[in-house]
Amino acid sequence: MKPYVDYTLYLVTDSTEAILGKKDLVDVVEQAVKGGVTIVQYRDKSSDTSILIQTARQLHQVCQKHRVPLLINDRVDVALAVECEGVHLGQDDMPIEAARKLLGPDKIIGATASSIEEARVAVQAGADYLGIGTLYATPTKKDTKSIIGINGIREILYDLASQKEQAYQNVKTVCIGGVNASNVQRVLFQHDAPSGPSPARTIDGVAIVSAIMAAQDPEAAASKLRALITDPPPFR
Ligand code: TZP
Ligand code: MG
Repeated sequence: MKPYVDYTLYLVTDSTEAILGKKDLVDVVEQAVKGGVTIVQYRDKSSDTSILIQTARQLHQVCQKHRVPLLINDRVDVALAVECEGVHLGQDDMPIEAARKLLGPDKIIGATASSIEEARVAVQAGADYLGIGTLYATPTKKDTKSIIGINGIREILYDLASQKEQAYQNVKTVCIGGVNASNVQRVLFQHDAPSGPSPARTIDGVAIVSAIMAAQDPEAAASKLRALITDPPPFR
């Protein structure tokens, strides 16, 4: 059976010195999970395969201890090797159908979507969740192709909600790009959303790199974000 996944506070890791500094990746992830991160994606664009597998194993142990799922960015082979809960695939990675064949029905497959068309294609291919973005410009990912803002997110949510097929209603959504403690409530509860069609569904969570990974105290950062998400202000 596919595991139940809580997408509320989705940590995407970054091992670069600009973000992680001199801290230890596995320690930071453990602190973040203690602070309230609900799902982790191991994203490492530069290590070789043996290091990826070794690190993914360590991260999986930590995640299993705290009962949160671990997904691997880009690499279906690494996810298979460490038997973690799934993968996150971008537009240039293995097609979702091919990944599904390798991983089987019980693993989580997430897909990046920057437009209505990409979201539809990913849902049709069997994605379990969509990472929608890039929401705001961010130094963490400079090569990002489209900054879509709250309005772009709303358009995609609206399109998903207006589709008849069940897969569109079932797919989960997180947004990514520049989310931090100062804007997370605005992002999730859309107080300042421009006028336009109001989406018939909301985002299931926020995916965050630097606001947790670069924090001096990742546990405190995660715990603050989690509180902002789960105890929204009364003016919501
Ligand atoms: N994909 C779109 S933006 C992004 C990724 C991986 C990075 C988001 O990083 P941050 O630090 O949370 O803005
Ligand atoms: Mg990718």
